[in-house]
Amino acid sequence: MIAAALLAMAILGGTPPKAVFSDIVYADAGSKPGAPAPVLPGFYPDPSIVRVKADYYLINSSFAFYPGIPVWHSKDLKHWTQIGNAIDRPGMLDFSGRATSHGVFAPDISYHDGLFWIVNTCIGCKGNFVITAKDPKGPWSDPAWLPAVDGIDPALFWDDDGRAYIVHNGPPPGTPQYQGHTAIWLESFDPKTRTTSGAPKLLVNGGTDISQKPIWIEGPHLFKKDGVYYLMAAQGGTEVNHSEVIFRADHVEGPYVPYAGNPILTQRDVPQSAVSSTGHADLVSAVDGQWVAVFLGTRPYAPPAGQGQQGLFNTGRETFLLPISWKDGWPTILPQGQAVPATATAAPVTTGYDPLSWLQIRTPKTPFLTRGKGTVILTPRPEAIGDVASHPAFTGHRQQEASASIGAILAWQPRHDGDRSGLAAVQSDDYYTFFGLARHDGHTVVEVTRRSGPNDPRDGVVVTSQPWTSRRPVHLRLTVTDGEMRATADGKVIADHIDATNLSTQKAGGFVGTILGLYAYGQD
Ligand code: 6LW
Repeated sequence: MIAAALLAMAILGGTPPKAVFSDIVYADAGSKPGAPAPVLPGFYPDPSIVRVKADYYLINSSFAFYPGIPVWHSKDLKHWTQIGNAIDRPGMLDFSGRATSHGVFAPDISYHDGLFWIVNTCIGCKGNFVITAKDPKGPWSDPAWLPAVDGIDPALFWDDDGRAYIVHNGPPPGTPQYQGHTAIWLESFDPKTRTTSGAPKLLVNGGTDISQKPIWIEGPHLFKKDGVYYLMAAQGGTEVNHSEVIFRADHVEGPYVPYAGNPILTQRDVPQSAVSSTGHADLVSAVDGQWVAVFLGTRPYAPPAGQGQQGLFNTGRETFLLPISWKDGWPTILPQGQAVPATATAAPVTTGYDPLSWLQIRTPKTPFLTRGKGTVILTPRPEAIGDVASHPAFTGHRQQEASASIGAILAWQPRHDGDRSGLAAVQSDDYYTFFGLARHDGHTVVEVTRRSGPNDPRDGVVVTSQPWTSRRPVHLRLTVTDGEMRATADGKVIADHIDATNLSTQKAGGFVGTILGLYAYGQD
């Protein structure tokens, strides 16, 4: 009834007609019984964790999506609740013109002197910065930029002698000797002025053994235990050869000695593993003295991962958690050759729109979203998914499982040729699928379009386009199962077995995962 009334209003007055979505439901099947599950399923990569007394806080990368850097809280390391987003004011960072896999890379959270600290890099938007908050829910401060830090993945280390440091990866000294040759650097950090000082100190050149030409040493974290400095970092690149390695030193500036048992985490040598690409870890000592690691991994639906196969997954890189074991003063997250065990399960999720966890593409420039009673109302924008510089009228929920769906009742009619509103599954501007109403040659259609690369037209290639004469609100649902999708309108199948592998990281590339959401495009 409400939707019908709003539709009448939308048709009769106001320009452009707003797209009114009601009965909005994101749902998924939860993790597969018996299979390893992340603690944060879906696009939640590069976890960083801190404990303050009995409370744990965790943050993730979010790239050019907004709001950015989700902040999580847990009391038991099993159940996590999102309590905020560190980037939640449009003035903080500007993702305009950035690809969806640019923006905020691997962030690091720490706690010192009554303040929570995040250091991070905004790729393509001013580089490294630090923000602080008294309460991790926010508000977080505006960024203090760190122009002298040449590299990415910064992490703060608070030494017990009162000094502070930023450790990060960056270009190696001199000319890189091979593709993927990076290094880990250390800089002094002054928390009062929020600046770095002094010449960067080289901690690790290339990786565990430069003679083997290790690639992409990155995502470093420093910590201290029993008077020993530990430097932990990812190595091998964030795909199937991903791993985590550890070094030790007696002094903060090194020399850092690699563990003979490295890597301390990888799935690259585990045939048929259900989890792939594990690495980029952070450690925390739990209340009970047990140390745990959080790290990223992926869950391919096909073909099996392991042994050189990244596999197909649309859900992005996810946050896993495992207890670690210590031997002779060295930590191990997972003994080599062992598959990630099924220690956690992810319950099925059914949820409506929530501004805390639903994402927009890039920093909002022009507000397009209002909420009615049980509705989300999008003002169609003349910027489309596919226009890389744009801020389209799109909001969505991460696809957290291989079996998931997005559904809503849409009350809207297109006015101009090219107008479109409905549902969209988005990996990036170049890789997405649209299902909804559109207008072509003066006629309204219900259609599915699919973009699977920059060479496809901006609005995608038509999978199906059928006349749609009803002016009543239409119940749209897009259901994804592994690499296929089904689109239904008012329960009628409009298209089935739609190839959804355009939403896999294997095809789309990048660092993000699929977002299932609501979309409205229209000229004024
Ligand atoms: C991040 C790097 C990585 O900066 O991927 O998996 C990059 N690790 O450390 C983006 O997440």
